[in-house]
Amino acid sequence: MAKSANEGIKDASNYLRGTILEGLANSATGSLSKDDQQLTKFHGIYQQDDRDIRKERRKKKLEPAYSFMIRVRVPGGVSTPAQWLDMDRIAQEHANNAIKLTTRQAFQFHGVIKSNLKKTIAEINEALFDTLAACGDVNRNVMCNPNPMQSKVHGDVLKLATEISDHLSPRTGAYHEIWLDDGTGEKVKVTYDPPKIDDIADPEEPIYGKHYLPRKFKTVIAVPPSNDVDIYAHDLGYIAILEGDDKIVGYNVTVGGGMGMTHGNEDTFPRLAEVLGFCTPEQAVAVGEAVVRVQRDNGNREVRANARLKYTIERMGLDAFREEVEKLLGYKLEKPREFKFDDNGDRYGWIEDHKGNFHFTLFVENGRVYDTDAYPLLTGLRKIAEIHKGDFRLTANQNLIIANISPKAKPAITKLLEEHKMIDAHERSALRLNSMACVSLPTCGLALAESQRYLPDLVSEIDEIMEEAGLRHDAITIRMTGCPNGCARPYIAEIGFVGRAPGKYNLYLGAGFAGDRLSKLYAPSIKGTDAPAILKPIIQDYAKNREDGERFGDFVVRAGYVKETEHGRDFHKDFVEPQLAV
Ligand code: SRM
Ligand code: SF4
Repeated sequence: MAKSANEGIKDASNYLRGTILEGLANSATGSLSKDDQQLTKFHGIYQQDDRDIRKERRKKKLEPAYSFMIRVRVPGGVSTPAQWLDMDRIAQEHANNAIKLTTRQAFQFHGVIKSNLKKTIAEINEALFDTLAACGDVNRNVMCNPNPMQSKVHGDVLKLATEISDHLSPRTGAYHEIWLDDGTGEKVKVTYDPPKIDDIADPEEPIYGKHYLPRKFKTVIAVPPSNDVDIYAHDLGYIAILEGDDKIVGYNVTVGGGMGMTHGNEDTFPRLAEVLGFCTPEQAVAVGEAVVRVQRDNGNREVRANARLKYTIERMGLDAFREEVEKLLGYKLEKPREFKFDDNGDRYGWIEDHKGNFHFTLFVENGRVYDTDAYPLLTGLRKIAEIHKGDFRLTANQNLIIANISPKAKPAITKLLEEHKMIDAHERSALRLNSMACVSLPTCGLALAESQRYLPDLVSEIDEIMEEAGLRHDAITIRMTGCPNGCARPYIAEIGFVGRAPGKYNLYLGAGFAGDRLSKLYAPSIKGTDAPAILKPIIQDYAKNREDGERFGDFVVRAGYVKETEHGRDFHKDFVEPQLAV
């Protein structure tokens, strides 16, 4: 079978250069060429257009209202107050007055027009962030548990996240040449470079080679008992194994997770990662590189829909995959160690750590930081950043931790939280606090239905049912995406809505509360407006008949609403058409 079109684009791109520079210079259009649009993804940049006004512009014979989304790579989601202020200024000067906190601990800007792209990227780099490899067929932003309570452990996992991110960054000089105008074509500098597994003779890209990976690749680090990074949804994961409170003795390495699928194509499915083995902290980066290389050489380069690591492992089998990894490493991984996850959510509000410092986790609905008259969130966080001496941490649930506030600084920060109405953001219903929606319309080119503009209202309606059933304080994870790509990880939410068409969603139920079991289709293509009525009897049944401590996702499986999904490859099996009242 022929290689996919993207493979040809990478091949001809001269290590991700393409004709991006020429495209930027062309002022006759707000867009870039089709091939360059694929290449800019590796530089953290997506071309989009405002879908709310697409039709109107077509009628007027105008080209779509093109602009660009820029994703900033933030390893471990940690930002200094100075960097926050830079992001805030960039949002106001070059984007749409909003900072978007993503489901992978990154910042995004929307609405940057072509003529402002270079300036914006340069300013992001001046802020000591970059956008290289925030997207594209490479290892992306490396996430880690943001928990400020265990400061030593957090320091260790953040260091590992940064080392992996750095080590697996593409080395091409294209990024500097195109965006930073330094004229040197300087290669991306790496500060951490352990001995390489020397199997590829490509000085420009020693790990990836000129064809990079077959598909995107995502890495995370979790610290049990919190699975707040949703480790099972990612290609490569590290589960920290602790001795005592703060000594990491090593990591269980996980591989083969992913959410994306295509409606109507059962060869595509969400899949949970599996544990490959255990490695020491010193081995962790090399193990990551070996996993990347095995995927590079064995991933499907013909069918992009089946190119993620999860399908490579399905095809090869976990044991054969492990053998290839161990061959590259030259040693065997140890047997996995015991661990347990309790949940995949964030802990909101104030916490005090053992050193007496304070941390405030702020609920940011769907990660959207912007001002309204009623809720001046962007301004409030700017004011806090102006006086904050600790750091900010983006969580994988699109929330924000204002971390490391000294007892002396707490009153001033508290005052700002109060003045800008953030102090009680976490006093909302447990359902809302455990809700998450992807961006979707109007910017996402792949959206089939609304998501972040719709879920808040839907949660309000479902909240009425929860309230009546006495469940206001019962946490149930609920997530929505505008298409089956799964950017808000809906298939590991206890209630998941996945867009099919305008106003229509597949409803999935039965995932594990700790993000450790996939859901199952309960009702296909329902109207969003019918969802409360469909869920009402199930929620009432749960309130009445649940066992002590039983989670909603477990209950719907036990009560027979959906069959348990034991493995990703069975995700589409055992769907039983429900008798719906609507
Ligand atoms: Fe995503 C594509 C937004 C996390 C699976 N995702 C997109 C694009 C870039 C659409 C596109 O290709 O044109 C979306 C841009 C929308 C916009 O206007 O901003 C988009 N994805 C997002 C974000 C911003 C959602 C959010 O609301 O936070 C998240 C950015 C994360 C980051 O900082 O890097 C985001 N995307 C995810 C996740 C969650 C995760 O990784 O934990 C997933 C599921 C996990 C996985 O990768 O399997 C995810 N996005 C996808 C896919 C499906 C991939 C697949 O294997 O099939 C696509 C489509 C694609 O790659 O072709 C996609
Ligand atoms: Fe866009 Fe689909 Fe991702 Fe939502 S899930 S941001 S609609 S690609």
